Amino acid sequence: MAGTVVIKWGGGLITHKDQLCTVNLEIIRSLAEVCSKTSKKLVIVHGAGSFGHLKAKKYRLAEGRISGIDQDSAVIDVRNDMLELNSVVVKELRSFGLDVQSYSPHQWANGTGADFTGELPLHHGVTVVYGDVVDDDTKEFGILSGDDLMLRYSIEIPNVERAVFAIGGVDGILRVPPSKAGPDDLIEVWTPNMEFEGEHAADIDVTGGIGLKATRGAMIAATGIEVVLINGEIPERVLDAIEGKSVIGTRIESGNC
Ligand code: IP8
Repeated sequence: MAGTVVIKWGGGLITHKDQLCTVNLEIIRSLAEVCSKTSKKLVIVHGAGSFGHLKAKKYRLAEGRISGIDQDSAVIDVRNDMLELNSVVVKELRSFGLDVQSYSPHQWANGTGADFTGELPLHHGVTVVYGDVVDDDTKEFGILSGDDLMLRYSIEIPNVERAVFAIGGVDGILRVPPSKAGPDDLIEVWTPNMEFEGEHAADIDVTGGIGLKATRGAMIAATGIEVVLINGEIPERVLDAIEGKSVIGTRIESGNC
């Protein structure tokens, strides 16, 4: 039986991050096509990009309930915006003949961070989940990042061969911010003791940017699962990463071995 690959489609890859609720349809279509070319069982986790972070930031949803701010409609709006982005992802995957089932985290997960609770839903075909606004027992609600879903799916479901983080605009983890990077600045193997000046667009992002991907990636790698972070704009790299072939990008290791 083919092994399972858990793959993140970064929000900055599948949306135009600074334009509210705008999909990058070309990229979503190319990722969907790649996914139709593999015999691996896939779990796809997609990020939020401009469908989640902008409004979540404005209404401080990651901090939970804050008195004095009317957050209720923002919670509903962001959930609906994410459903809209998710419906595009699912539609494109189905258009390539894939048997896809999507599970909205606000319907099954509680709490944020790596220790969120809720049984991880799994479809016999392609499973899709995504970063979402979820209920939280202590702060009422919060933002569950797709990177935390990556961690939990990768280490808890059976037969996972590898985890792939596909991101936009960069070939992997760079030693310096992308705007200053040259070809030699790609870190081919990253371990948590290595410094890098990742750009975390804190003005836009309510989760952890590339730093959270690297940290969660290392936690996955610590269980013996291969982890690679690649440029999702290049379809051949995405397919090679899924298939476990050598690919330009950053292999993430736990540093424990
Ligand atoms: O883009 C964030 O998920 P991420 C989810 O995977 C929301 O970190 C709604 C901002």
